[in-house]
Amino acid sequence: MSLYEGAQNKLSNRNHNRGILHADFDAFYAAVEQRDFPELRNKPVVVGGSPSRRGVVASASYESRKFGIKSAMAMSTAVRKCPEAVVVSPRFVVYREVSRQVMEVFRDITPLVEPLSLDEAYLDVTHLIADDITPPQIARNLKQKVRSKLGLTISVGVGSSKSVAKIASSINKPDGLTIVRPGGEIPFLYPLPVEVLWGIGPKTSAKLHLLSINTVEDLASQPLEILSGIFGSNATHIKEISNGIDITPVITQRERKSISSETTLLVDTSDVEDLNEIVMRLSGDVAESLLKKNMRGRTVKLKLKRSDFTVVTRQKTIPEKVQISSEIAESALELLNLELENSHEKYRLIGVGVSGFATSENLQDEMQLRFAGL
Ligand code: TTP
Ligand code: CA
Repeated sequence: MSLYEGAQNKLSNRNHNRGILHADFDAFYAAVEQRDFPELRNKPVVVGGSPSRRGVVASASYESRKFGIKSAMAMSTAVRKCPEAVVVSPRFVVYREVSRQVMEVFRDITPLVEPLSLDEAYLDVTHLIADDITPPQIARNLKQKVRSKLGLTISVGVGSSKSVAKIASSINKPDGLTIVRPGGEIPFLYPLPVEVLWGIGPKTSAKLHLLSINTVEDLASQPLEILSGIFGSNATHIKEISNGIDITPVITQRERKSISSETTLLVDTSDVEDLNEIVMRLSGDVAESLLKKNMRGRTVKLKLKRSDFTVVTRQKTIPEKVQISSEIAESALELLNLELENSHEKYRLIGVGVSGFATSENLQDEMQLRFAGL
């Protein structure tokens, strides 16, 4: 059996029917500047610090890259390479807002979005796949939505894993769409230079070239001992991703563990009806946020601050994920009544929150259980 067949067999032994997208803005900061200031369009725009103050290039428009300008380069070098370059100061507040907007566009497609930075995210669309809905179609739709809603282009890679999707999005920029069909991972990866792999920077790639390891295929065919000498405990992972094997899940909401709403009362109260009403209102607020983000959670939490400022929290984990107001309120009210049964305190602050959100893995499990009729 050839190395190729061996790797392919290994690949098919794993669950490789996933549809993962990696989306990345093209020349993010520079593209936002060109969008907002039409006079900058089609010009070599470089966003970053001033050349006279030892600034560096944060983002270089594709027009400026023709002159050899790259991000992280000293701005003085950039200006030397291209004297007509237009140097623009960054507007971080705007980029953060554009980032928030693009993540919303992604989350309109699936809740399984894992942001990697302001301008990049993985989307797991496996659960959307149907006879007439394929990951490439979803990717085309995504690109079109970003263009029409934000006036910016993204490059998208489609593959069966995060690492394949990320490499795919990077090799055909700007405005790229690169599709690696299931089973096509090895023919796609093997001819590429080792630099495409996540975590192989200039230092590591120099070491690899000294050993005549230039392509992903060269890397994939190395014995593990050689790779351990270079990558340490990461060697197995590097060998696996060189062979298109990567089962790491898309992890949502890394930055956000819960969605909650709380209110401080004008007058402290122990009135059961008042407290019930407040909990219901807060449950409604939380439900609204969850619905907007298309998220559901499994744990409902109630937070109460007593008049003496001590804080009590009570939480309940339920078998079905909740999203709507009545479901959240049901658990939150139960928690409130548990607290009130044993207390004659007055309260000054009430909060309701939901956590325990979907990850791609548990959503997959859920889909499978559903298919199995459980
Ligand atoms: P990148 O995605 O690395 O670059 P990019 O979006 O400008 O270009 P590409 O088309 O190649 O994806 O980084 C995203 C943004 O992060 C970039 O626009 C500016 C910021 N950034 C820095 O501020 N400093 C840096 O060194 C890098 C690499 C990026
Ligand atoms: Ca980018």
